[in-house]
Amino acid sequence: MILQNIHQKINKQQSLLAVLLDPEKIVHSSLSALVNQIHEAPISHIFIGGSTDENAQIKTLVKELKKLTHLPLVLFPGHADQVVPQADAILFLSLLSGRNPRYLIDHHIQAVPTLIESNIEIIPTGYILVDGGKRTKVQEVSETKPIPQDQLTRIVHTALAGQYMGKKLIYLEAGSGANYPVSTAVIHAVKKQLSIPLIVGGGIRTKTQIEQAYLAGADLVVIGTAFENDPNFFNTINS
Ligand code: 1GP
Repeated sequence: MILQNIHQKINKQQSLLAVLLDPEKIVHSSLSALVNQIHEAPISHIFIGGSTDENAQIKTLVKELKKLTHLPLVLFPGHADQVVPQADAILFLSLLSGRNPRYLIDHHIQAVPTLIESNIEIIPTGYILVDGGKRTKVQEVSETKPIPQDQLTRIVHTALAGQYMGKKLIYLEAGSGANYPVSTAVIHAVKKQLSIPLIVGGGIRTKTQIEQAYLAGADLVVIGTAFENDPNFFNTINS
């Protein structure tokens, strides 16, 4: 349903925008106010997850969000422990830019017992980390190196290899809080070759950067840090 809906929106040339809520950073007492801000913005999806979730907050967050919103709740897990069956979908991520087997297959196997018991929509997603100008948490936790953004061919071939492997989405990631986002040149080069939807996130902090990402070919843009730092961030998009 969620993937089908993404395709339908893309076919209608509608841009998709996700807000990423990191369970470690959400202050639960202000969740209702945050959701109100999200409802006033052109947000199509709520992504939930993070590289770590030390206090296992994600289950509570999904449960609370279910009560507060009808927006699709999509898990963006950094670990097999972050699989919460009550969410609507899970980006079943393979870190294709890295060579760490834990993020290519191990966590996936660990997630199976929970997934078997649930009705959650599983969306195979190729996850490609590119350099965003600083060492990000995902780099640290996954112990993998991002692909330099000037290695265009390598990035494009990695994305295509993902598509050929049967991934349903490609997520081009500069890393949360990156100094700079995935460049329009990279987005354009990947989009030109790819026939599955393209998600872009990491280091996007302005309305202009969002618009540039769409123009370059992003189908869905993800905003995390900018909204964490300023709950009014999405007002600037509406204006
Ligand atoms: C991180 O792409 C997301 O995985 C969002 O990044 O926090 O930099 O917006 P930011």
